[in-house]
Amino acid sequence: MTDKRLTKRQRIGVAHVAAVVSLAAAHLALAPPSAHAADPAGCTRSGDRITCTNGVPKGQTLTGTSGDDTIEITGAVYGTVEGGDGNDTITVTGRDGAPGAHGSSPTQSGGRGESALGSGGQLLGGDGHDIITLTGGNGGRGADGEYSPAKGGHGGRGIKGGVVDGGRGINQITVRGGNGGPGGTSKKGPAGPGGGGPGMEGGRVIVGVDQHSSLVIEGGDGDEQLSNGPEFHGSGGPAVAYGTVEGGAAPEGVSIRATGGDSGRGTRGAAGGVGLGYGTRLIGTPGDDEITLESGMNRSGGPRAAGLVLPKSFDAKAGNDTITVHGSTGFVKCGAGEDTYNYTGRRGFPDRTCEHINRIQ
Ligand SMILES: [Ca+2]
Ligand SMILES: [Ca+2]
Repeated sequence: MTDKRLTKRQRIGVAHVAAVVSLAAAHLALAPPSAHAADPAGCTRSGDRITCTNGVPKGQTLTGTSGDDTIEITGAVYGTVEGGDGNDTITVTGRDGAPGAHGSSPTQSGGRGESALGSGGQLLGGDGHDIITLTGGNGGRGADGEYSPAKGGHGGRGIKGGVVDGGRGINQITVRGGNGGPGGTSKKGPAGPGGGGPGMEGGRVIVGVDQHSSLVIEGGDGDEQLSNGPEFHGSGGPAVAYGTVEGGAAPEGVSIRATGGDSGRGTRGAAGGVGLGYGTRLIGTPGDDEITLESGMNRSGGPRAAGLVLPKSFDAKAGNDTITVHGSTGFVKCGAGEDTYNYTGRRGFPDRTCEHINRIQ
């Protein structure tokens, strides 16, 4: 047990291992082994069912049982959530942005949706087959005004900094940005709607350690409302604006799908969100990875954005990897093994380690 836990934690850093060990020692001295540390305010538990209504603040930890937990958290996680052993289902949902107050001057825009995992937060699946879902809050509605209504708020981020680590087992990790909020209305028509939030903006996701796990990451959708105004913000959020997506050590590889959010339907400046943005690092596993990148739909009729835009680094590592990109302007390293690179639209720059390059339809 101890060995397994240490092995699992090594990738998060020696400091964290030390903190966990000393916490465990202190805990043993103070409480019977079956007890858990005090839960954050707003959390209630009944057996392996834990519900939190006010997120998990910085410096606090919510720990599941050794069984199959169902953990549902509303509000951002800035602290630590540990599923522990067992097949855990962990769901974190950011709260929606506040609507703009009507009658205010100047009219007030809708607030941005809250992130699900905030900077410094940690979500650790632990051993077992975990289902982890993080969703940013939706943007708030803009205030109405006689002639100058206010814009809708943007969707929140699924991850804004922080670490998600599925741990051992077959993990299914889903990360999604919140949707944009509608604009307020006026005699001249509605104001611009909010854009979808990024699935991820900073931080790190480690998908799997030992078995074939999967990550689906999506940008939020721009609000569908049509706008008369010159400012149109109903664009789709990127799946990953920037940050690190790591397959992990899994010898059997991982599946990763990144899809940008869909845009609103207006005519100005709205586009589907990109898959992986320019500040992204993607690192494959030593096994056979399946990686698919695409933008969201452009519902205003314009061209679709790229699935991959100039990532900081993209290395699928060893294994026979299959990479499918719907539009790319980025460099891709397929790594050792017999790799396949499929693309539609712009080909991008797969390097010499990509043995099979196919234009698909
Ligand atoms: Ca558990
Ligand atoms: Ca796990």
